[in-house]
Amino acid sequence: MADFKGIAEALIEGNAGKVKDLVQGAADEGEGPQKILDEGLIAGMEVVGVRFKNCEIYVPEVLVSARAMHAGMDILEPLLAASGAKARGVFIVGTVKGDLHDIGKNLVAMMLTGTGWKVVDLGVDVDAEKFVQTALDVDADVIGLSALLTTTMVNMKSVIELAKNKDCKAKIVVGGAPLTQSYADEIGADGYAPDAATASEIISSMG
Ligand code: B1M
Repeated sequence: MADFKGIAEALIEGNAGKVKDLVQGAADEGEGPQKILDEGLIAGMEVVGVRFKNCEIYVPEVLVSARAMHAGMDILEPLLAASGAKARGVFIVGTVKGDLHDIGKNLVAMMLTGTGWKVVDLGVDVDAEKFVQTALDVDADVIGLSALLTTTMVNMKSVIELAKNKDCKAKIVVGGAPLTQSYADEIGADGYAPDAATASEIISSMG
């Protein structure tokens, strides 16, 4: 019998090898990829998200769980594609122009992948044109902007303005250490999240 609880526990422990074996085992037994994702990987990642938010675990543990999540997703992705399962939405994420910090952005991307979103990660040092053009090309539901520098967070505003000018309908969520809710309001963002777990909650409510 497929061990969904075991998959979730192995993911929480960050045991990528065990996640891979258990996910493969469940798939070999004929369990649907969506069920394995929901009841195994996502169930585990939800626990990781809550513990991270409550400061019971820290960035290194989350990154190890993220690696375990990817190990499971490597097996499930082709199966999900073949079964025609629908993602909850399309989320584009990147660190804004001039900024090379990507650890927080990667956590946000990983949390969203873990909750069933199709994530397009544009990387770091991404200009406004690239965010907006990609959002239009892939019909994104949400664009996530990350900035870690007071000198680069100002570049978020140009993404928001360009999105409006190009009639891009994607909602824009911002985050990063120097950001605040009042700054997000000032530049016209649709949402602000102080951490990756909150980002996942806010963005999921937009899907
Ligand atoms: Co840089 N750096 N750094 N740095 N760096 C900071 C940010 C800094 C605060 C250090 C300091 O002076 N105390 C400072 C910024 C000062 C400021 O502007 N206020 C700083 C500086 C000045 C610089 C350079 C200019 C240094 C120099 O070269 N003179 C330079 C800039 C390079 C550039 O980007 N152009 C630079 C370079 C670097 C490294 C390359 C060495 C490295 C980055 C490696 C990498 O990311 N791959 C680095 C690092 C590691 C840091 C610190 C130490 C850690 C950042 C980090 O990863 N934190 C940082 C000091 C610090 O924060 N203690 C610092 C962990 C991560 C999980 O947190 O990214 O905040 P964070 O993400 C959080 C939330 O912010 C939120 O969720 C995450 C947690 O759940 N979040 C989002 C983030 N994005 C989100 C998006 C969302 C929602 C939430 O929605 C879309």
